[in-house]
Amino acid sequence: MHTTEGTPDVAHRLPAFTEPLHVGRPNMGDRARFLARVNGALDRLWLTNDGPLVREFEEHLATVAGTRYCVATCNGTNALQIAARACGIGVGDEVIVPSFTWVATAHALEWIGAVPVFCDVDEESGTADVAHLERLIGPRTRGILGVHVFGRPCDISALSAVADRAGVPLFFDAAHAVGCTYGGRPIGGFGRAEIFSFHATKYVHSFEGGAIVTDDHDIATRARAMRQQGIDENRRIAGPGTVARMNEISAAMGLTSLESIDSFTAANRRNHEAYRAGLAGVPGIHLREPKPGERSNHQYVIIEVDAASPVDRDGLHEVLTAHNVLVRKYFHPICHQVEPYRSAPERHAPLPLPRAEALAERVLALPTGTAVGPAEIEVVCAIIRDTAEAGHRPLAPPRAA
Ligand code: T4K
Repeated sequence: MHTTEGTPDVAHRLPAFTEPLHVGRPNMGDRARFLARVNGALDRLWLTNDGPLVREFEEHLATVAGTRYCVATCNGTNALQIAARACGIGVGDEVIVPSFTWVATAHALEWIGAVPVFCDVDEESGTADVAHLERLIGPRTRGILGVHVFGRPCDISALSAVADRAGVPLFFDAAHAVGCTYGGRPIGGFGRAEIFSFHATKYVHSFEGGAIVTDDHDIATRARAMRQQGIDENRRIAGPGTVARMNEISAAMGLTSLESIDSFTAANRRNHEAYRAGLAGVPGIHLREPKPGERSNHQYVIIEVDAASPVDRDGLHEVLTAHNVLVRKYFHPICHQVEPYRSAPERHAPLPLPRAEALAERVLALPTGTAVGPAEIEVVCAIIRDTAEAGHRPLAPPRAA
């Protein structure tokens, strides 16, 4: 543990950590197995374009997601763009999406010429408020994109009913939700398609990577071609496409990472429990919990700083950062508050989004994952407790080395 102080009441002794304690440190699997896979790829001289490691990764992932098809991509954003296109969404088509998400969800739509229209969220789950979403359905609505934010599943059954009534495809941004469940079934097989991200900061990572998972043969076929310049399995150019392939080295990492998900979950769960114990009773601090009865990967530890707290979220962020605890404001500002959406509220946010906005002012993501342990969490909790109990005090300068 890289701390200067390992005891409680540390908030005014700077910095508590001599090395930065990051959110989003990669979960690394077995390095020897990763390197053996890389060596195999180098020996085979097959480095990208649907290589054997990518195929193996797709098979393994389809098993985890419980889907018939999986198409691996170079990142989650491209997976979203392709999934939208494969669902028939194109230029000028409105897609309703919650504003409380990473901006990639919205930008992926905007980048293909579609129009993200933002709905409010349910404050408890952070996912789409289905009643609010339904009020946004109009003549130009061509899709609904749910987000399983922080791995917490959307209200899929209510969203499916709304999508059915509107006659538009429902698909999901499951970037955070590998290994999570809804109604006991793995996230992956809901709606027309779901996408994952395997960015280095994700639960399972492939340095950079993503995937589209689906049970729909046509969507899988279209997505596979779109990923590779529109070239189909007969090597005919079947339509427009992009280049969004996963390479073999990424697949080597992805496979190694997938093999280790049980140990990643165990570490994340242990950390979540340590935060729960360490933050119990801290005034104004609320730890978000996974949906009861569902499996979670626990990849994100999110606290909310209540309005009643003596310290506000930004004040706590400032104190923790000064202690080298590099917490993140996921997600702030939210999508409709950034360009190009902010400048065109009538197009992108025609209804007020008070709950999403309030949530975005309260949240902080704390360090977790396999690179973080209970001893560090004890110190992080002590800083939060001390700050929340005392309010946001002026920070003392760092002590001389
Ligand atoms: N949909 C949703 C709901 C998403 O959250 C995301 C991505 C996407 C779609 C799109 O998926 P991708 O196209 O990215 O595959 C990070 C990630 O870059 C982004 O993937 C993620 N969501 C988002 C929530 O978080 P930043 O700007 O906070 O990332 P960055 O690079 O500053 O990393 C965060 C922290 O992680 C750093 O402070 C240190 C640590 N880190 C990062 C990297 C890259 C490491 O320790 N090692 C590393 O290699 O967005």
